[in-house]
This record gives sequence, structure tokens and C-alpha cells, in this order.
Amino acid sequence: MTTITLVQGDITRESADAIVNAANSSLLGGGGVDGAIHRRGGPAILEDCRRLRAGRYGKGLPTGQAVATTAGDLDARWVIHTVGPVWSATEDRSELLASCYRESLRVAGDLGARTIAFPAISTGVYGWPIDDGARIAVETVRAAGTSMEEVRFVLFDERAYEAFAAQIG
Ligand code: AR6
Repeated sequence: MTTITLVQGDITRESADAIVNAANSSLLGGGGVDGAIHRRGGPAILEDCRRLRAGRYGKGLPTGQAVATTAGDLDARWVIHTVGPVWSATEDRSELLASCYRESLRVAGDLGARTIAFPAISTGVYGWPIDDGARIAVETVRAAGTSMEEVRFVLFDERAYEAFAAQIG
């Protein structure tokens, strides 16, 4: 049984086996939660990301996929970097957003993680409407059949927290 929990706050303050980063395909950092994770996690995370870019992910991490690095100074064992889709009003990219949650759970599960903390992927800079982003996140985790004991959504503001709370019911 997987417990889904909700927290309002800064994901870089959380303690979990795996903390998920809403990255971009460069894996080399950015704003939003990505910037916060690299700032608080320290340079070890970026060093791992650079190694990934020099190796298997020479062209970057494709949208919807996930990859793990060290968590550096964060209170976690791994950061799972995933690349959400940019919101589009003309194209349905929901499957790519669902894939971010599924792939992050798979990568974390393969590493042996039992607890994982997610931000609301794509709902910031990438413009995904928060209610729909929350629906996809919760539906995908519920359907995933993961080995995780706890899946925690860490929502930065009250609006996002309420959107997730409405999905949990
Ligand atoms: N803890 C938890 N949630 C946060 C935090 C935090 N410290 N900071 C922001 N959020 P975003 P995206 C929320 O923009 O939309 C970056 O530049 C935020 O309120 O971080 O997937 C990357 O490098 C929002 O609800 O990620 C990419 O280029 C959610 O996290 C691009 O942004 C996601 O917002 C990815 O855009």
C-alpha cells in the first residue's frame, strides 16, 4: 500500500529517499524548483548532471524521462531529474506529464527508494494549469502500482496545495 501525502512548502527542506526535480533537458540547472534544488543541494548534483551529459545523455534528457543523481547536501539519497512538457493549448501533452511521474517512480523504485517527494511538475515556468497538473499527478501515481511506501507531493503555495487536496478527496 502506498500512502499519498501532501505538504505545503519548499521541497528542498524535505527528507525523503528521493526528491524529484522539475528539470529541463539540459540537466544543467534553471529557475524554479530546479534552481532551488541545485542551490541547496550544492555542486555535487551539477557534477553528476555534467557526467550524464558527457555520457548517456549527450543530447539531453528527453521530455517525460527521468534520471537519478546524488542528492548532494539535501536530506535525501537521490535527486530524480525529470523533464516535464511545456503546456500547449493546441496539443495534448498529458501523456508526457504522466510519464514524468511514472518514470520517476520507476527510477526511484529500481534504486530501492521507499519514499519519494514530488513537486508539481510543469506547473510553474512550463505553464501547465495547476488543477489539471494535480489531476494527472494524482491519477498517475494511483495507477502506477509502485513499491513506494510514501509518495509525497510538496506544493509551494496554497493554490497548488488546494488543487492537490481536491484530487485526493
Ligand atoms: N519547492 C517546491 N515547489 C516549488 C519550489 C520549491 N522550492 N519552487 C518552485 N516550486 P517550476 P516547471 C513549484 O517552474 O514548470 C526551471 O527553470 C512551482 O510553484 O520549478 O516544470 C527548469 O530548469 C510550481 O508549482 O518547473 C525548467 O527550465 C512547480 O514547482 C523549467 O523551470 C514547478 O515549477 C521547468 O518548469
